[in-house]
Amino acid sequence: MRMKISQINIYQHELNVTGNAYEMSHSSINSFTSIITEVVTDNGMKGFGETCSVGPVYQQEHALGAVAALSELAPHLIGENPLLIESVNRKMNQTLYGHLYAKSTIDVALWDICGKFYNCRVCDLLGGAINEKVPSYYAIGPATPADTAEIAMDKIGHGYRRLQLKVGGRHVDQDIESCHRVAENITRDIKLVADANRGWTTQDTIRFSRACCDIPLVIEQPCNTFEEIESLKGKIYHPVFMDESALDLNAVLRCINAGAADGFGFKLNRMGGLSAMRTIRDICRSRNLPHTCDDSWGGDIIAAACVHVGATVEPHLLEGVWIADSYHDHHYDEVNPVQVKNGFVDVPENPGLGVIPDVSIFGHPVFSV
Ligand code: 0XW
Ligand code: MG
Repeated sequence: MRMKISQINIYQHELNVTGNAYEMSHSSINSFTSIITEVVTDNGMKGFGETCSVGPVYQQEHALGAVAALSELAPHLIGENPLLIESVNRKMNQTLYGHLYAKSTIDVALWDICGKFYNCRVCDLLGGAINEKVPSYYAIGPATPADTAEIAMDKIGHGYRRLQLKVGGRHVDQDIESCHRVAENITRDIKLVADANRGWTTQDTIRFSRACCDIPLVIEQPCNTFEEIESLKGKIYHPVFMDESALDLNAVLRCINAGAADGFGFKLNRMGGLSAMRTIRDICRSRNLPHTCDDSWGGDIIAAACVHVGATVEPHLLEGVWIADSYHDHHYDEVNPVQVKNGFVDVPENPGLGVIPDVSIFGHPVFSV
């Protein structure tokens, strides 16, 4: 089928955090800027992608960077066949080096179009959903030990089976105390993760791991660099998951080959989209490495993409699909919202991503070609 990309629109949309600011070791944020890519074809089909940085210091990306990269890329993609996703990815790589988080929005939009064209869901194109519901998890910001324990119990009561405690950015002994308080109250079937978002030194990490040696938890991205985390091998008691250091497929292979990661917290856009995540999913399966299928923030579009790929991961390797919906006061698609219900997210039923965003809420495009 000869079909052509005829138009690409880039929108910018503010996602305000309801309630308290979202906190991590290095940041506290009230509002996130989401960049939405709409790919239109000459026969009137539309596909969507979305990237929303959790502020400019979470990882190597920021909202205006996505707009700049997409403005560079988009003119070169007009006339390309949207069904040939690999070819379009090749074209993007020939046009601009790096900036996977921007290219990813085009990649996801093309999977969306393919699904609509072939009348099947993205998870079907990715090999088929193993489950129609994927588990999510809850990220608890740094708080006092008592408050952290209270939030943990509340979230378990709401169906979450995995809790990620945000640690770092304060004295590590406070993190140790919080983890102990949570662990005292929960049963062993609840998965516990301590995510420092690069905020610890190796010394902090060793201190934490030794002080929590009896608590079965995972330490996620404790330090800033791959080298620091690699140097922890043999010095700590807990499995380590890489998140921010898993920059792309090559970095994932490096972590695996070095034996530096027992699992991963993936961000779909950072990895380069659904095409990249499919490869990474299969590599992790071949090495039995557990992982999440998240993105860092965003609305229904990126949430749907994460859920579709998560649905195709072997359940024993799927650590969860984190989505930001519980922090938002609106959905892009109020009819088919992607949301956590009782700790799980239903896989969207409609073709493609299964989300039909109301673009009128995004206002005028910031860039169109
Ligand atoms: C919990 N998350 C998936 C959401 C925030 O973007 C941070 C992230 C993580 O695991 O680092
Ligand atoms: Mg993380």
